[in-house]
Amino acid sequence: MAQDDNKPLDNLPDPGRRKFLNTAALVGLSGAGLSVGLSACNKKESAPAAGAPSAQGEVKGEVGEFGKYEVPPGQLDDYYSFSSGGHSGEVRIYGIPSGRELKRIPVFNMDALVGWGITNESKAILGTKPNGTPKYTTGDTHHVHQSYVDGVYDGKYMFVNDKLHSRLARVRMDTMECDKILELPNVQGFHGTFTDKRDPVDSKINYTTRVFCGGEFAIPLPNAGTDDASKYRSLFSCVNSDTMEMMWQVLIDGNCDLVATSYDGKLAATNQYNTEMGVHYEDMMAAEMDACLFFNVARIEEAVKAGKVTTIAGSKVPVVDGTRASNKDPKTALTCTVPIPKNPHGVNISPDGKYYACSGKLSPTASVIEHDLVLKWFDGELANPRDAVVAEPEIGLGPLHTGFDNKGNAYTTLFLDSQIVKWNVAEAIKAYKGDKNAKAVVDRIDVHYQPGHGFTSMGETKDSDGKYFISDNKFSKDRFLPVGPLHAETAQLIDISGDKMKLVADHSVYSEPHDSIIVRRDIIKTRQIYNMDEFPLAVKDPKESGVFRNGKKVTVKLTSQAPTYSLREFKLKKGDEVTIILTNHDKVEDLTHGFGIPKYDIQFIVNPQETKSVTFIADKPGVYWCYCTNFCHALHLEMRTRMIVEA
Ligand code: K7E
Ligand code: CUA
Ligand code: CA
Repeated sequence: MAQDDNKPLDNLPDPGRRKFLNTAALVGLSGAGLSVGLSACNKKESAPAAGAPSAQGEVKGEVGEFGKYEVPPGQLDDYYSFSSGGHSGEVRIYGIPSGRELKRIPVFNMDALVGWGITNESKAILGTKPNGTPKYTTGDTHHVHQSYVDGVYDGKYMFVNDKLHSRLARVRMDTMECDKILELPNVQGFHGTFTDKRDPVDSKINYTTRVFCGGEFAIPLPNAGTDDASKYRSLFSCVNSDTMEMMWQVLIDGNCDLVATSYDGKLAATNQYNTEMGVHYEDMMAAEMDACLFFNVARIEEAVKAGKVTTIAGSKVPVVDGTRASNKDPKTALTCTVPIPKNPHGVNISPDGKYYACSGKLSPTASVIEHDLVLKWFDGELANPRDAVVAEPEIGLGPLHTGFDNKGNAYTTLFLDSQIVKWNVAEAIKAYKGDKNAKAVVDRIDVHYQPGHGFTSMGETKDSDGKYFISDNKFSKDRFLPVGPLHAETAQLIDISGDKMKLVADHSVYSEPHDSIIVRRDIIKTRQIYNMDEFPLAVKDPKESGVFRNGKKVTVKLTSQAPTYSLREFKLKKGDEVTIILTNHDKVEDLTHGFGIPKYDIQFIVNPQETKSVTFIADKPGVYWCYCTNFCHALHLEMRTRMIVEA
């Protein structure tokens, strides 16, 4: 073993001097975990390189620029950014370029502000245990993507995954609320997800009808607790985006990770870092090459139609065989394995639909895979799938995710280098062909610190506009006022419209800014008030209010109109199973009321013309002042009603 092998990462030679981080160094890296990343930060600060001053110096130097991107009161942002919130389980909405947080959408988490996980309506979406409580109260949102028409967002839906419990959620863009959640069968670690952009066969269907879901963790199928890992497998799943029901699954070797889809609807891709099918991390980085796995959507669906399927462990979902051994003949293969250097992380398609960028993570390279060459392999016209790789520039340490502009440039986050690197795809291809004058890397900028996802404005669409890049960083360290051991994270806005990237805003974000999409504001059309008719339980006339008893089951119907509820008091008996239905009759935009019941752990809101309900057992006798929790009126504090529970 060479001496270098045991040196900490920040003493390693620059990336150009070694093709891959070798396994011994990586064991040290992984074992040291975060401290490796942080020591890289330390180094940067103690000895700033020219053009890379310390964090503080940089802020001072660029203050003049920052004002240009401010959005003054009365003006609106140009873009929405929809962002997954990691293990908060929610989705956030920001305005760009201001960086203002506009809303948090509860999805897999409980949310006291709106009553998500508390109301019957939200529990019906979340799914419940036999006792009526939510099946899960935790979640881990990693990736958000919208539905498409003709290669651009259609403003209808947004889809987000829950890695923790392998669920896919859909969020309506008109109300920006979650309306469906599906738990994937026989999947653990559902990580990457992506909507399709058109049908692979029917050219009339130029919009999203499927959502692909990559299963990262291999498990026994069926999941009987066996430690014999040779039997563990992962599944790649396809969900109908309209019904939110399972369509099919593909059994694969290795793992799925991130997911990308082609603009012609023909292919879905996932990067694979664990082709070794290792159980422990050192096993997962044993091989020098892993892969990017491509799925031939039309062939998979033909196989499903032809009944070439199995089912797994009580699930009725058809499963086709996408394993390497069964897919050696390109002309019938359902999957194509393109070898990619060491533990790739992230796969993204360029807005022209021609190239996938798949980064090495433990290799300082990004591999460029040509879409048409993968199709050629499936036609039997490309001997070796590796020949679909048309460039592999060395771009820096720890490359993860890539965004694209409209000028043929790619922007990749470098986790270990704490940088964004801008590189030109065409130049990278020339260099790969042997052109010594071609220069792939165009520019670099420091970010603070350890970026995960990075993404460009409209960059996941044909309308990529090359204006902004956001770096969602995993560590903020010294960037903000200290707030105890749990730090704020950072999201940084970079202007990419010129030749040089310019850092133009630097915001703290509550953990964890994970992945986002930046969407032009004209694409999103929201509703400001609901339609009362959409709610089957709506109390349409305040006169319908009252207490309706059926044995021990009691329904309380009431309405809200600032600053009163339609019932001044209502009486229950101890032990009643009570359902409260509340309809907000206010029609004024922004006039939301709340309903909190002390000691009963109930709080929810009703937006204009909305109806919500809660069910609970009146097990505590006494007088309980139910009050409006959402500031609504000068007499907001007076807006209350008595719940009287008789012993
Ligand atoms: Cu890179 Cu979950 Cu998107 Cu994290 S994955 S960064
Ligand atoms: Cu109604 Cu506050
Ligand atoms: Ca590997």
